[in-house]
Amino acid sequence: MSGPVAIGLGANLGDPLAALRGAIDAIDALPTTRVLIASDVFLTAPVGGPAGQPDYVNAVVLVETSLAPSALLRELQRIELEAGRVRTVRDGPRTLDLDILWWEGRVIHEPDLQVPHPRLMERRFALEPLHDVLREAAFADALAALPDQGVRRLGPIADATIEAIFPDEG
Ligand code: A4P
Ligand code: MG
Repeated sequence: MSGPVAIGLGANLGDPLAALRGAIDAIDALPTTRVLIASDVFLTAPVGGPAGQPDYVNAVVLVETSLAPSALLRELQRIELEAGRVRTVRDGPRTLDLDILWWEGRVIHEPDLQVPHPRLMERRFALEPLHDVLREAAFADALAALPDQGVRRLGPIADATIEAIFPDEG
Protein backbone atom coordinates (compact mmCIF):
# COMPACT_ATOMS: atom_id res chain seq x y z
CA MET A 1 0.00 0.00 0.00
CA SER A 2 1.44 3.33 -0.90
CA GLY A 3 0.36 6.75 0.14
CA PRO A 4 -0.17 9.51 0.45
CA VAL A 5 -0.85 10.17 -3.20
CA ALA A 6 -2.40 13.55 -4.05
CA ILE A 7 -4.79 13.92 -6.99
CA GLY A 8 -5.79 17.36 -8.28
CA LEU A 9 -9.35 17.79 -9.56
CA GLY A 10 -10.51 20.61 -11.82
CA ALA A 11 -13.64 21.41 -13.83
CA ASN A 12 -15.04 24.50 -15.52
CA LEU A 13 -17.91 23.26 -17.70
CA GLY A 14 -21.31 21.80 -16.95
CA ASP A 15 -21.87 21.34 -13.22
CA PRO A 16 -18.29 21.49 -11.87
CA LEU A 17 -19.23 20.66 -8.27
CA ALA A 18 -21.15 17.56 -9.35
CA ALA A 19 -18.21 16.54 -11.54
CA LEU A 20 -15.80 16.83 -8.59
CA ARG A 21 -18.11 14.95 -6.22
CA GLY A 22 -18.62 12.19 -8.79
CA ALA A 23 -14.88 11.94 -9.37
CA ILE A 24 -14.13 11.61 -5.65
CA ASP A 25 -16.64 8.74 -5.39
CA ALA A 26 -15.19 7.09 -8.51
CA ILE A 27 -11.62 7.36 -7.16
CA ASP A 28 -12.70 5.91 -3.81
CA ALA A 29 -14.27 2.98 -5.71
CA LEU A 30 -11.04 2.05 -7.56
CA PRO A 31 -9.51 -1.29 -6.63
CA THR A 32 -7.26 -1.17 -3.51
CA THR A 33 -7.78 2.59 -3.35
CA ARG A 34 -9.25 4.74 -0.61
CA VAL A 35 -9.80 8.49 -0.39
CA LEU A 36 -8.37 9.63 2.95
CA ILE A 37 -9.30 13.30 2.90
CA ALA A 38 -10.58 15.97 0.53
CA SER A 39 -9.49 19.62 0.56
CA ASP A 40 -11.88 22.54 0.52
CA VAL A 41 -13.05 23.55 -2.94
CA PHE A 42 -11.67 26.70 -4.57
CA LEU A 43 -13.02 28.95 -7.31
CA THR A 44 -10.05 29.83 -9.51
CA ALA A 45 -9.29 32.10 -12.45
CA PRO A 46 -8.26 30.07 -15.52
CA VAL A 47 -4.51 29.72 -16.15
CA GLY A 48 -3.63 29.58 -19.85
CA GLY A 49 -6.00 28.39 -22.52
CA PRO A 50 -8.43 30.40 -24.65
CA ALA A 51 -9.62 33.81 -23.47
CA GLY A 52 -13.05 34.02 -21.86
CA GLN A 53 -13.32 30.47 -20.51
CA PRO A 54 -15.25 30.16 -17.22
CA ASP A 55 -13.58 30.05 -13.80
CA TYR A 56 -12.58 26.61 -12.57
CA VAL A 57 -13.56 24.74 -9.46
CA ASN A 58 -10.47 22.99 -8.04
CA ALA A 59 -9.84 20.60 -5.15
CA VAL A 60 -7.31 17.94 -4.11
CA VAL A 61 -7.86 14.52 -2.56
CA LEU A 62 -5.31 12.45 -0.70
CA VAL A 63 -5.54 8.72 -1.36
CA GLU A 64 -3.80 5.52 -0.44
CA THR A 65 -3.57 2.87 -3.13
CA SER A 66 -1.77 -0.29 -4.18
CA LEU A 67 -2.12 0.63 -7.86
CA ALA A 68 1.09 1.42 -9.73
CA PRO A 69 1.37 5.04 -10.93
CA SER A 70 0.71 4.11 -14.57
CA ALA A 71 -2.35 2.08 -13.57
CA LEU A 72 -3.73 4.91 -11.46
CA LEU A 73 -3.20 7.34 -14.37
CA ARG A 74 -5.13 5.01 -16.70
CA GLU A 75 -8.01 4.77 -14.21
CA LEU A 76 -8.11 8.57 -13.80
CA GLN A 77 -8.24 9.01 -17.58
CA ARG A 78 -11.14 6.55 -17.74
CA ILE A 79 -12.99 8.50 -15.03
CA GLU A 80 -12.38 11.72 -17.04
CA LEU A 81 -13.83 10.14 -20.17
CA GLU A 82 -16.84 8.75 -18.32
CA ALA A 83 -17.50 12.25 -16.99
CA GLY A 84 -17.92 13.33 -20.60
CA ARG A 85 -14.53 14.91 -21.10
CA VAL A 86 -13.63 15.67 -24.67
CA ARG A 87 -10.00 16.60 -25.35
CA THR A 88 -9.77 19.60 -27.62
CA VAL A 89 -7.23 22.35 -27.11
CA ARG A 90 -4.50 22.28 -24.49
CA ASP A 91 -5.62 24.09 -21.35
CA GLY A 92 -9.06 24.49 -22.90
CA PRO A 93 -12.23 24.28 -20.81
CA ARG A 94 -13.11 20.79 -19.54
CA THR A 95 -15.80 18.95 -17.61
CA LEU A 96 -13.19 17.12 -15.54
CA ASP A 97 -9.38 17.10 -15.28
CA LEU A 98 -7.61 14.70 -12.93
CA ASP A 99 -3.87 15.10 -12.38
CA ILE A 100 -1.51 13.11 -10.17
CA LEU A 101 0.21 15.92 -8.29
CA TRP A 102 2.33 14.06 -5.72
CA TRP A 103 3.28 10.47 -4.92
CA GLU A 104 4.89 10.19 -1.49
CA GLY A 105 7.53 12.70 -2.58
CA ARG A 106 8.74 10.30 -5.29
CA VAL A 107 10.02 11.51 -8.66
CA ILE A 108 8.44 9.62 -11.57
CA HIS A 109 9.57 10.19 -15.16
CA GLU A 110 7.63 8.01 -17.56
CA PRO A 111 6.73 8.97 -21.13
CA ASP A 112 3.14 9.81 -20.17
CA LEU A 113 3.55 10.55 -16.46
CA GLN A 114 5.61 13.17 -14.63
CA VAL A 115 5.33 13.36 -10.85
CA PRO A 116 5.46 15.78 -9.09
CA HIS A 117 3.23 17.42 -11.69
CA PRO A 118 5.62 19.65 -13.71
CA ARG A 119 3.63 22.86 -13.23
CA LEU A 120 2.55 22.23 -9.62
CA MET A 121 4.83 24.76 -7.94
CA GLU A 122 3.64 27.64 -10.19
CA ARG A 123 -0.06 27.18 -9.62
CA ARG A 124 -2.09 28.36 -6.67
CA PHE A 125 -5.16 26.50 -7.97
CA ALA A 126 -3.26 23.25 -7.31
CA LEU A 127 -1.03 24.24 -4.37
CA GLU A 128 -3.65 25.85 -2.14
CA PRO A 129 -5.90 22.77 -1.98
CA LEU A 130 -2.84 20.50 -1.86
CA HIS A 131 -1.51 22.37 1.16
CA ASP A 132 -4.90 21.86 2.85
CA VAL A 133 -4.40 18.09 2.86
CA LEU A 134 -0.60 17.77 2.92
CA ARG A 135 1.35 20.20 5.10
CA GLU A 136 4.69 19.98 3.30
CA ALA A 137 7.05 22.91 3.93
CA ALA A 138 7.90 22.97 0.20
CA PHE A 139 4.25 23.76 -0.65
CA ALA A 140 4.05 26.56 1.93
CA ASP A 141 7.33 28.05 0.65
CA ALA A 142 6.14 27.92 -2.96
CA LEU A 143 2.81 29.54 -2.03
CA ALA A 144 4.58 32.35 -0.16
CA ALA A 145 6.52 33.19 -3.32
CA LEU A 146 3.56 33.18 -5.73
CA PRO A 147 1.51 36.28 -6.63
CA ASP A 148 -2.25 36.53 -6.31
CA GLN A 149 -3.72 34.31 -9.05
CA GLY A 150 -7.42 34.81 -8.41
CA VAL A 151 -7.93 31.77 -6.17
CA ARG A 152 -10.90 31.96 -3.76
CA ARG A 153 -11.70 29.38 -1.07
CA LEU A 154 -15.35 28.26 -1.17
CA GLY A 155 -15.24 25.84 1.79
CA PRO A 156 -15.87 22.11 2.29
CA ILE A 157 -17.07 20.33 -0.84
CA ALA A 158 -20.08 18.90 0.99
CA ASP A 159 -21.36 22.41 1.79
CA ALA A 160 -20.42 24.19 -1.45
CA THR A 161 -23.31 25.27 -3.68
CA ILE A 162 -23.60 26.21 -7.30
CA GLU A 163 -25.03 29.60 -6.23
CA ALA A 164 -21.73 30.42 -4.51
CA ILE A 165 -19.96 29.70 -7.78
CA PHE A 166 -22.28 31.49 -10.21
CA PRO A 167 -24.18 34.01 -8.06
CA ASP A 168 -25.81 35.64 -11.11
CA GLU A 169 -27.42 32.43 -12.27
CA GLY A 170 -28.72 31.21 -8.89
N1 A4P B 1 0.62 13.59 -17.76
C1 A4P B 1 1.93 13.73 -17.44
N2 A4P B 1 2.10 13.82 -16.12
C2 A4P B 1 0.84 13.72 -15.57
C3 A4P B 1 0.37 13.74 -14.23
N3 A4P B 1 1.19 13.90 -13.18
N4 A4P B 1 -0.96 13.62 -14.03
C4 A4P B 1 0.14 13.48 -19.14
C5 A4P B 1 -1.82 13.48 -15.08
N5 A4P B 1 -1.41 13.45 -16.39
C6 A4P B 1 -0.09 13.59 -16.61
O1 A4P B 1 -3.04 15.76 -20.02
C7 A4P B 1 -2.09 15.58 -21.03
C8 A4P B 1 -1.17 14.43 -20.69
O2 A4P B 1 -0.45 14.70 -19.51
C9 A4P B 1 -1.87 13.11 -20.39
O3 A4P B 1 -2.05 12.34 -21.51
C10 A4P B 1 -0.91 12.42 -19.38
O4 A4P B 1 -0.28 11.31 -19.97
P1 A4P B 1 -4.52 16.02 -20.37
O5 A4P B 1 -5.26 15.98 -19.07
O6 A4P B 1 -4.95 15.14 -21.45
O7 A4P B 1 -4.50 17.49 -21.01
P2 A4P B 1 -4.53 18.88 -20.29
O8 A4P B 1 -5.05 18.73 -18.88
O9 A4P B 1 -5.19 19.87 -21.17
O10 A4P B 1 -3.03 19.23 -20.27
P3 A4P B 1 -2.19 19.25 -19.02
O11 A4P B 1 -0.77 19.32 -19.46
O12 A4P B 1 -2.58 18.17 -18.06
O13 A4P B 1 -2.62 20.64 -18.44
P4 A4P B 1 -2.64 20.90 -16.93
O14 A4P B 1 -1.26 21.28 -16.53
O15 A4P B 1 -3.34 19.83 -16.20
O16 A4P B 1 -3.48 22.21 -16.90
N6 A4P B 1 -6.67 26.80 -14.59
C11 A4P B 1 -7.33 26.67 -13.40
N7 A4P B 1 -7.70 27.78 -12.72
N8 A4P B 1 -7.63 25.42 -12.91
C12 A4P B 1 -7.28 24.26 -13.56
O17 A4P B 1 -7.60 23.18 -13.07
N9 A4P B 1 -6.12 23.30 -15.46
C13 A4P B 1 -5.40 23.39 -16.56
C14 A4P B 1 -4.84 22.17 -17.17
C15 A4P B 1 -5.09 24.70 -17.15
N10 A4P B 1 -5.59 25.82 -16.41
C16 A4P B 1 -6.27 25.68 -15.26
C17 A4P B 1 -6.56 24.39 -14.78
MG1 MG C 1 -4.55 17.07 -17.05
